[in-house]
Amino acid sequence: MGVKITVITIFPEFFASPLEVSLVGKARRDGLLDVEVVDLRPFGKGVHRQVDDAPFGGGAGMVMMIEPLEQALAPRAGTHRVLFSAAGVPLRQATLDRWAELDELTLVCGRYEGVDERVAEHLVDEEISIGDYVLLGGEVAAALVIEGVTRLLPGVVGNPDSVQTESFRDGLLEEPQYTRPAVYRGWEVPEVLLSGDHGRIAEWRRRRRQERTRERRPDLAAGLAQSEEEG
Ligand code: JCQ
Repeated sequence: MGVKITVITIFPEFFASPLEVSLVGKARRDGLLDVEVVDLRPFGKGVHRQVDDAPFGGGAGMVMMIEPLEQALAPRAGTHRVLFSAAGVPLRQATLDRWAELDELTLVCGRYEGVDERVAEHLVDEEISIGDYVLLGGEVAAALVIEGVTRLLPGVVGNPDSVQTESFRDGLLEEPQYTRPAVYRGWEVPEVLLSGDHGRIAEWRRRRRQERTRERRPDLAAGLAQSEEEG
């Protein structure tokens, strides 16, 4: 079997459709992917099964407590455990490539204003950010990782070429794509793509990838330098 992914969350219902639809749903039905969603709430404290408390040092909002998370994580000690947080190390395609090779991956969804720092220090293997913006919790990040890992599992995507070929091939953005009709409301498909000249088409695609990357993602400098060196 591919990967077993466990998600720890106070909103297990959040994952209903993301796990049913699309190729993630199919991968699960085909036995290529196993996802277990664990509700954190039963591990909470007291009659209210509380999982958060006020921050030491004062300040607004609440902080997720360590103890319910430790109890939920206890049976997953041998797995690779990830905590999502805006303060984490940025997620990359290379991160997903690495996780797709694992037998077991555990995703911890934080909520409130944050998670007690001792969770990151002692209970997980990595603290990961999916981007420089603020969310209400880690559930969207977990769904994103499930999708990103699933498409890398053998047998999930029909044509193995399309697993390789998408953005970040050679560290450049993808070129624009078109399909029929060749003219829509007077908006034309670039003539070169209709020419049948495979040499010209390849050259056009390479140029468009360079241009886009230069304009939109100057931070992808390594891919640009490499590509410009090649012509
Ligand atoms: C991840 N970019 C933003 C939300 C608290 C660790 O505590 C919390 C975690 C979250 C979820 O992660 C993000 C995030 N990458 O917000 C609240």
